[in-house]
Amino acid sequence: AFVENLLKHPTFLNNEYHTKFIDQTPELFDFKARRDRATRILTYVADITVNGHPETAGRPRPSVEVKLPKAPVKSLEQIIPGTRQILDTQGPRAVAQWMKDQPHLLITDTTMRDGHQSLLATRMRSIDMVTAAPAYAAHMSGLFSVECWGGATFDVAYRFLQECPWQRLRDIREKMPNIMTQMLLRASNGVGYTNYPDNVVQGFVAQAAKSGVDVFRVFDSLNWVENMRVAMDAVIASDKVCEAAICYTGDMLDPARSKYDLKYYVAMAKELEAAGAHVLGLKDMAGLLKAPAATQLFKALKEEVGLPIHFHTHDTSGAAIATVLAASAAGVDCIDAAMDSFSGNTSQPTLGSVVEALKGTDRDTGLDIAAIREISNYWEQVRAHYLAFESGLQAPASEVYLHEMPGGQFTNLKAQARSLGLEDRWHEVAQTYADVNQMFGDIVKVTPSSKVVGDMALMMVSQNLSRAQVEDPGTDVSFPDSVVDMMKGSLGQPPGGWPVAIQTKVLKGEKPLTDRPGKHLTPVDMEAVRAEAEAKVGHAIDDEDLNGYLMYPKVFTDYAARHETYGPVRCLPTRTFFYGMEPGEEISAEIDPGKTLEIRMQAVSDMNEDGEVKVFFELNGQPRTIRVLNRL
Ligand code: BTN
Ligand code: 3PY
Ligand code: ZN
Repeated sequence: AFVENLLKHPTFLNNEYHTKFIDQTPELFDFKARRDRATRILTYVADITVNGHPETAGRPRPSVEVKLPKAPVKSLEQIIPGTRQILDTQGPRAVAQWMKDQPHLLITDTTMRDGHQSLLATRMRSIDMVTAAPAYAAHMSGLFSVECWGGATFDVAYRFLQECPWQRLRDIREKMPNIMTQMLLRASNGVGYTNYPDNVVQGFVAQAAKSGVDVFRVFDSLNWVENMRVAMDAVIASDKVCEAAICYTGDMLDPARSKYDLKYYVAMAKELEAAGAHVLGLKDMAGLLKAPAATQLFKALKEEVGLPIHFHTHDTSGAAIATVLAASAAGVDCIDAAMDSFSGNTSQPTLGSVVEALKGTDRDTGLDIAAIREISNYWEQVRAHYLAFESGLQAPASEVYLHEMPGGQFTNLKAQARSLGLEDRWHEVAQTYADVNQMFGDIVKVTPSSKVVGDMALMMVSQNLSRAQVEDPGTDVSFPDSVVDMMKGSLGQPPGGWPVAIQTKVLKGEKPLTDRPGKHLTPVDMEAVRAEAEAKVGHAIDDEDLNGYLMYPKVFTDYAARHETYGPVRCLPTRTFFYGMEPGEEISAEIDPGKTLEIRMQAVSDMNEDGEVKVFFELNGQPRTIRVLNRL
């Protein structure tokens, strides 16, 4: 065991060992036998069965009637060519031309990314997505793309779902080889909440392209094109589709909000076109674009810009389908929608209803409505397993036009307000969020700038501070770190810059950055960071892991440590993952293609005097006993 530990140690592998290495490296003497994967998975199931999952504690529990979701159809014998084949054989410019050539409205299905990000706090597990992928390949080959990666899903996969986001991507890609996959990339913020060094952003994009992303929707949380170029150039260099997005905010037809008028959007679109975008995205992350404004905006963009246009919105107001139909009539090329059972409210408009609405018109999507219903029924069964993460939002509301919160933030902020004891003051939080936006100069609010506005609003409501008090130079205010950081220029510059008075008060005389934050960040020495990460997790890591570590060092190492203990828990059914098993229950878990564990839980013993419980299983017919500490 000693020799094995030594030979696998990263310091040894990197030829960095010296004579004191053996004396100073206690883990070389850690002879605990490495348990096999099946034992680790049983340990996880036993632990959750006894102690529950921390994420679902105290939350509503799906009833026993909720059955394992049944996959809509079997795999394809033969691939039906789709957008992926256009990209692979002809490249991203040809995809853009193809989009413009189609008379019908193209659709991106967002269920696997924004749909569950906006409705279920991003908690959908890979197994539920990968199970659906063959049905998409077989029946939805007419889709423009399937958004299934990026945004908050990357962080949540490691942090809360104990699974590797890269593996998710590779698995979906493999089971759905004919439709382009799409991701949401926060430009210089990667899939994180702050600007990263340029070479980290470039490396991340290159790895995502290699692991299976076809379309990159790139946006900047302050609409600062300068801060989008590094990410855009990296996408273009990888030969994938660069969809550069304008974030829509305010109300284009309200003369009192003239900062974001038609001229502003057309000018930004031209900047993105000049920067080399293949597709222009219009990202309405809060669902603020109203139908009459959409008619004007998309007509103008189609006239002034040569790129195909892809429209993304949220149905928080309940009026999104009207906007989608107006956008379609104005000639938009592609729109985002979520499968029916994952649509509406803070999510995207309803895919099946868009298809039905356009049937028989010159923009008929050509998608198969029976297949859509069948796939939506599958998602409905999936959704029932995530009851613990439902927000309880009862109805759409026009209040979104007041607060302008992004769909992905709304339910999160509400949960944060609840945890601070502010639930009954929610409408005050909403009003304060709007006040903070005005105080910050009326900015685009989307991850991460939306988080900063949310932090400030929660702080003000919990401390009973008004905007006037915050702005008063004579009143002492201790601003959240995220606000100080943003006012320093760490997220970049909003149009027109930051309001000087509030910036001066927040920074207390410190000089802010006015140019690109990435210019000031030292490039990361990739191999040095890899060695650092390997030393922390105790084994070699590949490029995907390295990119995970670069985005989220602690989240990644925590994930890796749990992986050592619990093994590949991603292969467990969702109910088992969150609730463990009942005596007499049987499940299968495919740990490798074709290698399946048949797990039957027999019984749980009483607790002994050391607080331990025995959980009795049958694993592929053989009895296995796992002891776990009762931590409750
Ligand atoms: C955590 O570590 O608390 C969050 C993720 C859950 C991972 C597993 S669940 C079983 C075990 N019990 C815990 O509290 N964490 C781990
Ligand atoms: C994200 O960045 O995660 C978003 O969904 C922004 O809308
Ligand atoms: Zn969105």
